[in-house]
Amino acid sequence: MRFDVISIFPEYLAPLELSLIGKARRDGLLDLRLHDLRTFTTDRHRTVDDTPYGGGAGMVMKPEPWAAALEAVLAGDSKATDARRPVLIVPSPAGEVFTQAVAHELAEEDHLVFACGRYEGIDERVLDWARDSYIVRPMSLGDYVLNGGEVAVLAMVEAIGRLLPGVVGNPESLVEESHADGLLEYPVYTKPSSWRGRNVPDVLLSGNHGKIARFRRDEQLRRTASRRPDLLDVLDTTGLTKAERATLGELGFDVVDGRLVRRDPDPQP
Ligand code: 6GU
Repeated sequence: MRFDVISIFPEYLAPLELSLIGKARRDGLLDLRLHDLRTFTTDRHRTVDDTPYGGGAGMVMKPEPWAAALEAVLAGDSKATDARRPVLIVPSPAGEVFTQAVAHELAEEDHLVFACGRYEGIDERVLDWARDSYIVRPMSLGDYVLNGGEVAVLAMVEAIGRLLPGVVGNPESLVEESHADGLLEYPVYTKPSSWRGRNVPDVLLSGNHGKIARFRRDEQLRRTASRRPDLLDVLDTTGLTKAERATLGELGFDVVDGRLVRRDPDPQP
């Protein structure tokens, strides 16, 4: 899979040479190239920003260097066609939320291009213009503001890259992790079984695999109910066992018409 990242701080992406993603690049599983937006400027000062029309705080990224960079990246993609356009991901707190489901979807693509904005963002006309040759997707990591897209790209490249075949050594570990099935991961423990007066739950030492699976499932449900009840609101209930429904009932969630509904904690008489 091909990744291109365009940024005024390409050095910000240096961590992508490390660990699993770095190894995947060296192994040829992932072809990731960094581009310095300033090399696509034509003026002496290598200007990438200007003041916003309509006034207001901060600066806006100029369209010309972005167009030149996006054209250069496209020219380097011999496989791009009208039918199979590369995906242009524009990190922005105003984007669609990047979730595990989106990571899976993007891991099926041939070519992802990341356009890292700084300041107040990129002139909107660049995104409109790019739709002729790219599938354009503004993407947010969540409801908070970063100074630029680079940190978000580190997160997205890692989340997508680890889903590519061969990047994660044991593909089983992708099955049981948080968000794999719409729930948070269960807690994990290792040796020693007793540590500073705290014991690993007995059931995990029992060797009873059925009991262990039920315990872990319950812990997933408990954690999700307490930390991320919003995930339960949208959980697919069709596969829930009787035992799981019972645990959810104890946690204040009832199945009504195939949806989980939070029971009123203190109904009026
Ligand atoms: Cl993708 N970019 C920026 N600048 N801020 C963010 C974000 C992205 N996601 C959350 N905050």
